[in-house]
Amino acid sequence: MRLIDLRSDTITEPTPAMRRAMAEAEVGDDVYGEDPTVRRLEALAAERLGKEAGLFVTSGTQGNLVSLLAHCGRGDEAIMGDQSHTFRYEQGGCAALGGIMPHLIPTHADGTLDLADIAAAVRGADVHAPRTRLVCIENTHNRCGGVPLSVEYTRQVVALAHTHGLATHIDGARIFNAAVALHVGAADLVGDADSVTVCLSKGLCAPVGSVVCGSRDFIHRAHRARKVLGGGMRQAGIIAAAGIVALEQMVDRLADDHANAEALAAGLAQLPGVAVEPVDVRTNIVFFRLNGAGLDASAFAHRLGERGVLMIDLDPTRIRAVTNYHVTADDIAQVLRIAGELLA
Ligand code: TLP
Repeated sequence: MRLIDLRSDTITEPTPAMRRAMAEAEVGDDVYGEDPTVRRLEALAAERLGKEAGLFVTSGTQGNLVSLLAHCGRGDEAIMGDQSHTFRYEQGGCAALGGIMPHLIPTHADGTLDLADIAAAVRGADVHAPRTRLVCIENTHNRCGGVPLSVEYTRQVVALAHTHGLATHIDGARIFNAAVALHVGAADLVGDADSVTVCLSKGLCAPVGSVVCGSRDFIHRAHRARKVLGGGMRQAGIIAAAGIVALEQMVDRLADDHANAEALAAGLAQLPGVAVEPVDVRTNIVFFRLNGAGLDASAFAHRLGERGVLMIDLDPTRIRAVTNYHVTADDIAQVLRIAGELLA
């Protein structure tokens, strides 16, 4: 049975062009800054994101962590959403390893943080309070159904943060999905944010790696943070080569994943007892609930799995499906047929 794997876009495998580039990559010791392929990737990512410099890191989690460590010292606060990946899925790394306190504010269903909530979370000069250093946002927002944050909203957050002397970090694990969905350039979407993490190993299909981008000074600090986390890689050009192919060849086709996700959401919404949230699926993530279908999320995901369709029950009540390079429009039709049979 061929599996249709919708658990995540992290399951994507390198394309033939990536494997060729990996085999032929020129390499060197990147801890000495001597890997030409890593340097090319970092420069390319920085250019695509409109920043001075980039740093190749092992994962999105490491990218976010080195960014937080570069922006904040021990005891400092980083304002972030209660539904953010940095808060929910990174083992509290910023607190565990950096002594950084997450200051949580509510995440709206559209993935935004209220500007008034951000402003209210900024601490004053009172000696009792920790120092606020950073505001983090996520684009696209994973737990809010892959919703893209707009250029205008990001600009407002960055302007507000800068007014208060704070830095801004974008967890842009799927920023290219956002850019494609909104028909804007990724650099425009990032704007004047001080740092951004972008993942190569999700919808863009590279086997490993993310890039953090920002000013030269920020990247210098991020580089030190990566080293202390054990993230100084040696002949990493082997994997960076796939990242270059990801940025050059795999961005525009994300629109196919988005069309498949929209078709999946529309089809699921027709099934009895299924509520897709949000109804308006813009990128490659679909969340849905089962209302009164007599099955909880984990039982339904299990039943789908028995029929060769893999999805994740991220919450007891919510199932997530993420379209990706290996999932075709025919696969989506097949998934809808199977889901329909299970819910009939
Ligand atoms: N997210 C994974 C899981 O951790 C939930 C997934 O399958 O979606 N930021 C965002 C917004 C992410 O969604 C992820 C991965 C990361 C950061 C971390 O990236 P990796 O897995 O490369 O550390």
